[in-house]
Amino acid sequence: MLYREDAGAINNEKIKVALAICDSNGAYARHVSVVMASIFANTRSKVCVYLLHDDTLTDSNKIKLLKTAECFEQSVELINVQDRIGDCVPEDKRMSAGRATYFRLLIPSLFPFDKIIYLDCDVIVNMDIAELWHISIDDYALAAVLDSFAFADLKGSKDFLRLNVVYKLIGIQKNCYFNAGVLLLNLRKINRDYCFLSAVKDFFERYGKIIPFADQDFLNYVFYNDCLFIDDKFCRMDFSGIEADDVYGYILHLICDDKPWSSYTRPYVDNLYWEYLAKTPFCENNKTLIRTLLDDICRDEFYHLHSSDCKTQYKKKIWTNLKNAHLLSFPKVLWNCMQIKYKEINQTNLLEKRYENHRNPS
Ligand SMILES: [Mn+2]
Repeated sequence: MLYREDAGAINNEKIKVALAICDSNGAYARHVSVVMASIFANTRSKVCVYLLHDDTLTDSNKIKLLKTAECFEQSVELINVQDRIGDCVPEDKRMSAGRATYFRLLIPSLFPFDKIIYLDCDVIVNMDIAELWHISIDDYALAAVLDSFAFADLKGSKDFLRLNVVYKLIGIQKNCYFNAGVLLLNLRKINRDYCFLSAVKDFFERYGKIIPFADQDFLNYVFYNDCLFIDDKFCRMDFSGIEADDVYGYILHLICDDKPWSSYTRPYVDNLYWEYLAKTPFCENNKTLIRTLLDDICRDEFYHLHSSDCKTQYKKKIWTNLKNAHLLSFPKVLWNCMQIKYKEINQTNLLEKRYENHRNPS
């Protein structure tokens, strides 16, 4: 075990949460801080966050993360797993999925605890984390929420047919596939009943390059018969029809590519990211909050005025698709291309309208 518990009995009473970060450009640490603030702000229990990181985490970000815990009188332990990640999944067997996603596979070998919560860094804990912590999982390796989105996502993809075959071959069950973004892990049972790390190695050796959801596929493969399915409020991924007064009482998992820091697609949910960010040392005051927000939205593809360059890129994409005969994805690319024109016209109209209002205030 890398981590030695030195606080003994006192630490035993704490809720333990593991997070993982690989921060190649230094921008991800604040998302971790948001997850931490959201946990701390909604519970009266004592929590210790164990942050698995590698050498990419900078000293100034480390200080801010330590401060995040300090602000709420909670604790955080930083655990550098730089040299351990190779034990788990060799670099050449990994998919393009972020490096940190594999860190969670080290959890059973790192901690001597009976159980621990694992959270992705694209979640917002808008409920008391103690509710998840106190679920009894004595008879299961882990508790998780059923994921019906993973496969819906794949339906439009060119790989859908191939993946159906792959999953059948590997033995991954689609009707009891769980999302690995929020897990309550029974470490005692996992370390007792499984040779976890060798199962990891074996799986990625064989299937590393052909599965779509990396470590999530592995966890589903190895624990398919040993998972307690819990209420989907612990990992809410569907935000359709959500109202302002309807956001509390959930762990919100912001799946897909539209993250609150790159677009604004989920009113009342994306807002929470900024509200919790305001409670962290990454935002000293309103000025820094506004600056961060503007920096983010101006960088994003959804918020700039599309130029001829965007169209050139899409044309290139269409050509590549035709060349590779990925016929199934062709309509989607074409649709995106049409959307560009639509957005461009709308945004131009919007700007003109604003300009007019500015000239003739009513
Ligand atoms: Mn996630």
